[in-house]
Amino acid sequence: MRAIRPSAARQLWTAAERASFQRDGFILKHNIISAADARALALHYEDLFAGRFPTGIYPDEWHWREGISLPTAVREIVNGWKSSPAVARIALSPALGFAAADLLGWPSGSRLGQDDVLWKPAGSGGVGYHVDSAYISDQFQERDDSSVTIWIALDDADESNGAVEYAVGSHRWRLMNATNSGESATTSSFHGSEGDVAQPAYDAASRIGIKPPDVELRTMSVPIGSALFHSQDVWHGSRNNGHSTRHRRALAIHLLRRNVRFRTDRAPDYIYGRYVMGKGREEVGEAFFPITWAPAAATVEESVSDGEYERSEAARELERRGLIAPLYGEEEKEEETLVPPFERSDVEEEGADPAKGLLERLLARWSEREACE
Ligand SMILES: O=C(O)CCC(=O)C(=O)O
Repeated sequence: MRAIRPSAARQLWTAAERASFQRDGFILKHNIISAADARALALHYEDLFAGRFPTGIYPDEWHWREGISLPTAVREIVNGWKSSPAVARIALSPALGFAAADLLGWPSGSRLGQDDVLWKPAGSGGVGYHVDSAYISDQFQERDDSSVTIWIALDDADESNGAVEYAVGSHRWRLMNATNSGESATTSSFHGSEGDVAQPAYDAASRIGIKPPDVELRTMSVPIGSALFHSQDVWHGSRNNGHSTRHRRALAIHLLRRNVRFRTDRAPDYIYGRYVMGKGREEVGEAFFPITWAPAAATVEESVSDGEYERSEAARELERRGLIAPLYGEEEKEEETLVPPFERSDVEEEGADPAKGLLERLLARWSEREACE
């Protein structure tokens, strides 16, 4: 399996991309995973939402059930990495952990906050504008720049199937005293918003005297396998999937700065409070928030040297089974994607179902381990 060389990884972000992320609050990065892997994962969503979890472990949240939920509701599973190695290999990827730490300037490294398995079927509703910090970063200290989102397209996403859109530069509104926490930031509907999905962003803008015509909304077309990296404080959402046949599936990874601690100056909220290890405890548990990339013996400011980086035991296990490539490999080849694709020779035969090949392999490897234990 090919792996990213440190030199290639260090040149991941161009100066222009960094500047654009700082200015707009988001940046599109192409070819994060291969289109074949994206397609395979998208097809796997059928299994996940039907409750067929390869590891036998339930995800932390599972919104949408066949026969019970509205067909037009936006479907979401949170922390699918626990349930499926196909999700885990991307959510726990050291390459994505490095990419986030490098973009945000996190010398201590990164850990997984949560993943979001997202499925907007044809005809489904939208996602109300919100800021991720209201749900994630506000639970932690030090709060600022403590999380980032990597939203990976598993179908081509554009205006017609409800692509993600942003209020450009709105991550800076907070500094202008438009608090992101409070009602409008956390009451937006995630599972099929109707009406003007951007209203919460207009409300936040008006709190600092910015009028609706001066709020620039930008819809991002994202090709399959490519990803949006967005700031914890940028307002974003998506309109309904107005297409009659096209799905819009995505895997969003919310990464945390590795050295965050839980806030203790107020009661923890319901979702993240489940992972607090006792009243008043600050530490962030590795089992819930696995490290995805950190410099070895991460004393802050230490530079990265080849072959030395930390990752969770779960990621090591996925590496041992060939589901995640080590960040610093032997090979000199340039990477085309950030998360290296599987060797696909046996699934690219004519008529072969790429999803089946990938999933069969994932499950076979998972069972091999179980057989050894
Ligand atoms: O997929 C969407 O439409 C919204 C996703 C989102 O809000 C997020 O990943 O932070």
